[in-house]
Amino acid sequence: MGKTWERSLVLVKPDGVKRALIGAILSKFENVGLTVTGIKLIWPDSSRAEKHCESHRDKPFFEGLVGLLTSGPVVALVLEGAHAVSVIRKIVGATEPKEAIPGTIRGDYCHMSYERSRERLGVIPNLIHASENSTSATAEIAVWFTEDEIVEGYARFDEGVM
Ligand code: 3AN
Repeated sequence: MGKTWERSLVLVKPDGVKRALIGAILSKFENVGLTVTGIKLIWPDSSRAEKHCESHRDKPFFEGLVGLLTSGPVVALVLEGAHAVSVIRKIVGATEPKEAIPGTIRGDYCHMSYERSRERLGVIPNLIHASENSTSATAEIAVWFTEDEIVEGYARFDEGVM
């Protein structure tokens, strides 16, 4: 990938799929020139969901998070581009939708607070997951894709063009 060219794993979670936001969310990433190198619709079982949420195992919202992730189909994406990990997190917006800035995916399409979600689901539904850094991106991509499901060697735009 090189130092500045990255891959990231993005999930449109079941709350996003059920609200028919797959297209709207994907457009945000396509519009900035990121390349889709992996894409699939998958209803995760709890073993895959737990593997994906491994870093949150000790958190109070772990079970809720696994429950949310297994409640319906997920669109799993591998997106590629210059500094893809941080660019994608900027487009996704803050973890708590109430605080997410308008223009971000969470700021435009949801508004839930931690406080309200604690009274309800125990986990905050926020439509989407995006890898936090390049190392976790590599581990997370392996949870959702086999190597031959990733399309190598094409990019919509060369580094430095867009
Ligand atoms: P992000 O999705 O913004 O990277 P993470 O990785 O810290 O946030 O958390 C993973 C998921 O766990 C979030 N998308 C959210 O659904 C849930 N979550 C995180 N922090 C909390 C919290 N304090 N209370 C309830 N749910 C949370």
